[in-house]
Amino acid sequence: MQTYFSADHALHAPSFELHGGAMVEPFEKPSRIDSILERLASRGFDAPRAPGDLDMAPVRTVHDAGYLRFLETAWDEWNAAGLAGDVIANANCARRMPAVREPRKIDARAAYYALAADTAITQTTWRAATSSAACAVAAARHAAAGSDCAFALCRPPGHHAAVDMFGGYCFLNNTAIAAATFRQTGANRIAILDVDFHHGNGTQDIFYECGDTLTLSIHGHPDFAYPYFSGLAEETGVGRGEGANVNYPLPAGTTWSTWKRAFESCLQRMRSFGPDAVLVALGVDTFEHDPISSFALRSDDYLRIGEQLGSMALPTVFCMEGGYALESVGLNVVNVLEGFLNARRA
Ligand code: OKP
Ligand code: ZN
Repeated sequence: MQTYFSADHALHAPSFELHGGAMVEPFEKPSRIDSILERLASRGFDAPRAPGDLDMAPVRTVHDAGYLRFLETAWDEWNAAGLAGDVIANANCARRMPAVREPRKIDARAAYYALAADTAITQTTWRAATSSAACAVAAARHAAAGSDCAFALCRPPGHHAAVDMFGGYCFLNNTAIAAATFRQTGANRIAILDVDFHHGNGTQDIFYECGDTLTLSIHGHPDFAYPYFSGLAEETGVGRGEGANVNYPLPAGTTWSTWKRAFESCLQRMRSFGPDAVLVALGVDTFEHDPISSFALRSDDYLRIGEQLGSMALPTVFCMEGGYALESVGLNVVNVLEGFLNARRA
């Protein structure tokens, strides 16, 4: 399995995160990737390849043009306006506010485009976010060109990024951009399975009216889990997309036996949908020792996830999402990939 990886991910490294009532070291940090690279190498995976420059065509089919302009220029404008530090939203479009439109001042625009105050934009965040999306594009091209599968070692992650919103550590929706890349190569029906602990609200949003993209997400119930305001089972899509969005909100403390039932239901839904390709939003923050999540999967469970995905016998691209238990994130990710390859070779 070919990995695509860009060292430019490290250009996104904000100095703090607002967590509870405190400023803490960010959970989503560059060293997460080192743990995965080390494990890939020690388990004999092919050396990662760097993606080329990002092709903006698939990005523009996914994201709003004003949003992309904002992401690219936000830090410079923030800085030019004399604001200190990195771009961070300290207001949002909340309920009962009638004037939802892009305002003029940069701090107001940050509030308009942010879904939460958990995600800062630094001077070089745009370069990291585009390198992350470039990994997804390269992996999709590789799989579409007959190699069958690939791993996009994306950082920053993507599944919370909506058509015109950033947050939850995400800026560009990497799996959605990979789906658009598959479409450039003639694949029409795509399934995106999100196994990250958090609901993939951005991916759901992007394809909510699309009947050719099946989006599925297994996650902590929004009653207690971020992002709190999407991820219910009754969110099933609208218009031509009705029935093509499937959510599995699960309780805190969920272990393999419960998680697996939702996962097998996803596999069944994907089989009856009949996709040309599968994209996996691969978060391993479902791990029992993850510091910001509350499921209880074990390292061996990730082998089983990979095996079942491998047995689908479809072109498959894995895009890295969350996973914050630094000492185990590499093991858990590589277990998924190894399980997948084992099933493919069987
Ligand atoms: C990103 B991914 C934290 C409160 C907000 C954000 C979680 C984003 C998870 N200090 N937490 O889905 O792993
Ligand atoms: Zn997550």
